Amino acid sequence: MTLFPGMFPSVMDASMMARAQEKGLVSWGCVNPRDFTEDKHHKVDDRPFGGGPGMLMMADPVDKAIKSIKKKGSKVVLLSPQGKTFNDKTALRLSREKHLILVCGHYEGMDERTASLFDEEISVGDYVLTGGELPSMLVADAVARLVPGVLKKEDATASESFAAGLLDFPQYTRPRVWKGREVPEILFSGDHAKIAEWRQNAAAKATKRKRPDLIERAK
Ligand code: 4G4
Repeated sequence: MTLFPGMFPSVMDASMMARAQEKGLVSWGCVNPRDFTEDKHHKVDDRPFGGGPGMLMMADPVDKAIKSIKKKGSKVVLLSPQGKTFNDKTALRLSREKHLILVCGHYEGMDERTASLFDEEISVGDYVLTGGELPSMLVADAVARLVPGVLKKEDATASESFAAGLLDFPQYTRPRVWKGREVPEILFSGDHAKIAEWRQNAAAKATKRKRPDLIERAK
């Protein structure tokens, strides 16, 4: 649900999302609360009671827009800085849902009385954006790639690396030497057990160096 449906196609119809849709594994659409207004100017925002800067999204067009697409088993999610922080675990849980309604707020936020419309509230991090559109596409991307069949088989383990609590191991492709920098010798050894061990160790090292907080959390 968005006031700016024009923001979506270039992101939502590219790359992995394009393939996933061609395979019939996911689909998406937009509903615009502006189409559910009854006044001459199609008004969707108004000033906050009690005063203060900016505008709020009005409750009624939001309610009607959601109701127009909601079905049995829909999960309605508001993207907002006040939500629980999004992570890989949430993505996996949402990837098992049949129908997600991602609600994008704009202006200074929503009329508080819309709260009962949402099953959950998700934030993509502790910063404020002008709208929930970018967060909703971020969530859609992270969720869609976990829908069974969307990733190619060999990519499947990549989705488990965060769940396993470690960052990905370093990877290399051709050329074998680039600007004098060589690829670790072990990767040409053909010894798959040794390579797996090296990667495990390199992943642990990378995690310790770049994201020590992940190690602390795992403990
Ligand atoms: C709902 C309430 C999400 C939506 C207030 C949305 C950051 C995030 C919005 C607002 C958002 C996030 C205008 C503050 C839209 N900003 N971190 N903006 N605001 O996930």
